[in-house]
Amino acid sequence: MSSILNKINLCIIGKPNSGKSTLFNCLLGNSISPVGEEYGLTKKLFKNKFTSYSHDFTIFDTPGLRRKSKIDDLDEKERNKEVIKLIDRVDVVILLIDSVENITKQDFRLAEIAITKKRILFFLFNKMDLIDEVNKFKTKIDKYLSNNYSQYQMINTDFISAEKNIRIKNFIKEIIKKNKLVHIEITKANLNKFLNYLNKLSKYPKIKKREIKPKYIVQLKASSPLFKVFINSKKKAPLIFQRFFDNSFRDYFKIKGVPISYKFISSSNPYSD
Ligand SMILES: Nc1nc2c(ncn2[C@@H]2O[C@H](COP(=O)(O)OP(=O)(O)OP(=O)(O)O)[C@@H](O)[C@H]2O)c(=O)[nH]1
Ligand SMILES: [Mg+2]
Repeated sequence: MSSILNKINLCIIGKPNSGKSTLFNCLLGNSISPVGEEYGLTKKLFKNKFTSYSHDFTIFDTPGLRRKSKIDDLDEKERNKEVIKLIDRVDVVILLIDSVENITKQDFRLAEIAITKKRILFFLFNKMDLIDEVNKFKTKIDKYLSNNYSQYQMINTDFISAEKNIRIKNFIKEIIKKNKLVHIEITKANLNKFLNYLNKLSKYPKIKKREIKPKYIVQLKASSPLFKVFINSKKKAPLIFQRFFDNSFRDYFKIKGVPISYKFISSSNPYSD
């Protein structure tokens, strides 16, 4: 993973035929990776570089992944492994989805891997030129994901046509924005303001009638945002509190679509303020 802000590594993953190689070529402005209707056309990794908005991008095109249960040959298993390993080497994972088809379990499985590895993740809907009512479609997708996907806060969505070169530049700008956000530094003063805001809001989740509250927050140095959060509980931070805290934190600081990690520290004297 590159730590320098203007160097960004990307990989395009997703089902066969979603248009990964078409997008790869479109970004490079060159037909390097073969494209076609045949499922599983791309059999090996393609890697290349391009520059856009003063950023140096390295991009990987990958073989389309099929569902695990459908895989019987060894080659395909190896390709799966290779793609999963590749996620370790990039900053941004582009999960490409054919807009004419539904999001699949396989897509969510790949998304989970990217999220666990703390990568910036895009659900990128391709072939938008085949969709009649674009705005309706976008609303439908956002609604579906926010209602049905617990990791909604961790992901970004965008809508393009790789073949017709629609909204590609815009997508690159989004990538750059999110990559900057990964290096966000929040001052102590602003972290304290957030604590005051939470206290005023007074909506802390209760465990056995007692509110679990954060007492103090510090940001730690790390390759993606990491915060130490001291709480007024002798026990490990309950999941319900962790969710509440993450949602509030992201809403307040307007951080969506990048990984954030918290180290919740239980206080030895939970009753003190
Ligand atoms: N209408 C439309 N067709 C597209 C678009 N992008 C790709 N296609 C078509 O979709 C088919 C598959 O494209 P590929 O780029 O080869 O797909 P892939 O994801 O690389 O496929 P595999 O290598 O098999 O995993 C081709 O026939 C492309 O012309 C798009 O934005 N709009
Ligand atoms: Mg391909």
